[in-house]
Amino acid sequence: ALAEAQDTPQKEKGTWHAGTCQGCTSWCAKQVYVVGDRAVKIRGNPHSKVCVGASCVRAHMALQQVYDPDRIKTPMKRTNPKKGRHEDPGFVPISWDEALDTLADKIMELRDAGETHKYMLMRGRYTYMRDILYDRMTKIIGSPNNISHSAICAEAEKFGSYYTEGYWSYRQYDVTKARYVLIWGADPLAANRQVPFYSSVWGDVVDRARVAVVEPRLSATAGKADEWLPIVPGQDSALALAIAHVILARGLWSREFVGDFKDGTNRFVPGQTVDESTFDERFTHGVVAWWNLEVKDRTPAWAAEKTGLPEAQILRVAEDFGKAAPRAISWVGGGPSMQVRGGYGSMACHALNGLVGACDNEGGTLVSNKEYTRKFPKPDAFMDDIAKKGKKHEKIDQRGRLTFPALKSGKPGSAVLTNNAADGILNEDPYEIKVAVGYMNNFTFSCTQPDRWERALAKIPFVAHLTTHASEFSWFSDILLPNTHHLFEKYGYVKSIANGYRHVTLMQPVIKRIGDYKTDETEVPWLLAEKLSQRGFDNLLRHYKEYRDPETGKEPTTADEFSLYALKYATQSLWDPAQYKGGDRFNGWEDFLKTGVWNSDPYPYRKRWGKMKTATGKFEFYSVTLKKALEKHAKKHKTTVDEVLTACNYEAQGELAFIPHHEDPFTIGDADTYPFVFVDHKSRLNREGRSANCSWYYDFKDLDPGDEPWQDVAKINPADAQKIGVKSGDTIRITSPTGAIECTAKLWEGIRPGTVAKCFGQGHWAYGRVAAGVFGKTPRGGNNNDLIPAEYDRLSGSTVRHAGTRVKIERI
Ligand code: MGD
Ligand code: MGD
Ligand code: SF4
Ligand code: MO
Repeated sequence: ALAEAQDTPQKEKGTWHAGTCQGCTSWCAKQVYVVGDRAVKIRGNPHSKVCVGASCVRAHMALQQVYDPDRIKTPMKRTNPKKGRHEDPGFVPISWDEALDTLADKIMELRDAGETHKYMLMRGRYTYMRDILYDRMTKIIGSPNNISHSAICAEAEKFGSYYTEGYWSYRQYDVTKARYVLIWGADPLAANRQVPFYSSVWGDVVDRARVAVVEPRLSATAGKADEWLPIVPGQDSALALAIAHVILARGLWSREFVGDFKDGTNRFVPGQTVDESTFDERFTHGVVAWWNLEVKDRTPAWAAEKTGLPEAQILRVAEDFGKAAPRAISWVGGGPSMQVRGGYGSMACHALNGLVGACDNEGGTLVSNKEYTRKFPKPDAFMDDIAKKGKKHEKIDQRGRLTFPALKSGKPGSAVLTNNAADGILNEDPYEIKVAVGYMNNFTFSCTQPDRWERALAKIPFVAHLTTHASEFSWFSDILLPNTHHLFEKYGYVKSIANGYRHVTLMQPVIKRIGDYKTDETEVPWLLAEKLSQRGFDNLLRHYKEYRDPETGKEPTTADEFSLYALKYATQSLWDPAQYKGGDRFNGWEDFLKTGVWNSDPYPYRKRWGKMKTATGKFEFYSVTLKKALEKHAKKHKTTVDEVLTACNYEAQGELAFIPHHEDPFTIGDADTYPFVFVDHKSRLNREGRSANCSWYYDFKDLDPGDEPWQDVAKINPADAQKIGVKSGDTIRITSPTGAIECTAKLWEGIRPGTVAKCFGQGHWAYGRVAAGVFGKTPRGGNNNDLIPAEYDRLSGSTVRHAGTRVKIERI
């Protein structure tokens, strides 16, 4: 049959169409090969200067997602009123009309009762069309409760760069010009961001630069690095401070960026304080204060004890890193950040970029280039009195309370506390939630202690889920609305950065929809707005009619027109020659749509030196910005910063609160009962939480160092395994103070003794026939989140997944 197939000439030639992959937050510009009306192949879009035409392994799995026979093809409603993990929802197909009529009725009940704050919108993965559904719709209905997934993602990582250099976002790394790349808890060849770009240049990077990876496990990147530093989980700040200590003590800091002693004599002598007046600081703030308060005592010998790493290795890495200045990158991932005290870990690791002058510099860490997309029309004029009153209520995630400072961008109570919303709902604190909509999210799987979400969703009287699959979240929903797949079936756009550029890349429908799918962020809200309008509440529909086609000036009249016009509206300055502002040039909409991606101008190095968005305008080793934010929060609660930090599980008191400093990890579980620290990491094949029903995910699972095809393994160091009598292939139970899972043991040297590592991704009991052991009943493998306690880095609001859990292992 194979020979016959190969001999058969291809009947129909296909065409390549531009699109965008959202398998992970790299947000790559792709091209899809379409034959007839089917997608058959995916490759990198060569027009993107961010992706440079490259691809990653998991891009191809999008094909298995879009043609997955287990996709929900029509709207469904629940027939079993009882909600619980062991209650079959009894979903039956219904029409879009019936589904949206039901949802519109529920929203109108809240409006009629003046309790619109009891409406809640939960957002998982998104495109930049998000504000239509997430922001505008929630506000115009009248609720403060738009809850994004950001705090289970990577907010603590942004905390570090914000409270040093005033930048709340991901950085790009100028690796092709770097001479040292020091990576903390990120695996850029397999995960983190811009995998296609970094993997495609990595061969040159390892030729030109030294690469060091700080990770408790031998990741794909660590396996190809010059140095692997298998750190004791949660001791990243100790290592970072020791590196800072060596850089200052040996005079390796950047004179150009940081400045120098007035007489040129290095007074950074270990253990001794320095007179601030002897130093002339340039584009940074507080280097001497930082030394005096913290760094002077953080010697490599001290760090060796904390981190479990050899003193000689710490010294070597610190010296080599410092000698490479300013082309020395400190790359901060989720590992050192998404921990209970991770806000400070993230600051400590990022501060190294300031010391060596890598910040905003060639061969260093860069921020985002300028782009010129436009925000959607403002909602204010469409918010009536009910809406304005509703929006004033406290948010369901309790952000801003004493124990949840959630200090995004300098403002107390401004960051989301995704995972804590479950407790808000369960305890009706500050009030009950009656109607909830979730889209492209699966908090009953992706959040730690997901059983809280199961109970929270079961408690909400009406839940609608916009999804492609019947996930664990869907299981507790009343209505399921089938969504388009992002890469092939909808309009949208996203932005991302790498290689000194930013791109804006488009999604567009390029294949025939096999099911009755609609797009979460555009078509569904439009159709719902029509339903609300039929019920006498037309504010939302009138608002959406403002999203006019920039070419014809026409207002949208259908969901299809709305999604297209909204996209053209947002991106007009990129494709309309009359509005050109910079970057690539296009001859109009069709030209842009065909190419699919706009590239910014190249990166303007060193333009931010002295103009950073911090309180001092400088790179802050002593964060005046954080001091102001913490003092504001303390004042609001009529208490002191010291009390705030204690209430939030940090060790720091006094001035330490405002500088990158060492904190011991905060880990749940006592070492006698739970001898191992649990190490969670992403699979190279995870498309976030969305590839679990793809068979290729299991076929190629051994792409993850130490993993096995079609198994969910916990990687245990052979020395540890011998002590507890476990062999490779044994079925084991892993138990933490908050839960237990079953999986397979794998003896592997690539893991620090005393820790056990496992990929996040398996353990689904719903989602589809491949993902689950038995759909709706038993999981395939174990969900790491069943083990990890719902803890927070409270300064950023982030959910903790690293260094926070101790476990025990038993053979069963
Ligand atoms: P996903 O789990 O990716 O998103 O977690 P979430 O934001 O909850 O699931 C998205 C859901 O969207 C799917 O379950 C499915 O129902 C639906 N879906 C799938 N494809 C599509 C589509 O194309 N369109 C639409 N509309 N819906 C779709 C992600 C979150 O998980 C993140 S960002 C991170 S970084 C965390 N990673 C992580 C980890 O590394 N370890 C542990 N233990 N937990 C983690 N949780 C976090
Ligand atoms: P994490 O997933 O938190 O963050 O990607 P990352 O920034 O890479 O992984 C952190 C790493 O820290 C792991 O390799 C883990 O082994 C290590 N680690 C664990 N404990 C410690 C510790 O105590 N110290 C240190 N130094 N390291 C530790 C996040 C990013 O990845 C995000 S937010 C998303 S949404 C994307 N998701 C995604 C995906 O699902 N799959 C793949 N393949 N890539 C992805 N890229 C994106
Ligand atoms: Fe890019 Fe991530 Fe998609 Fe791979 S999975 S192509 S890295 S967005
Ligand atoms: Mo994420």
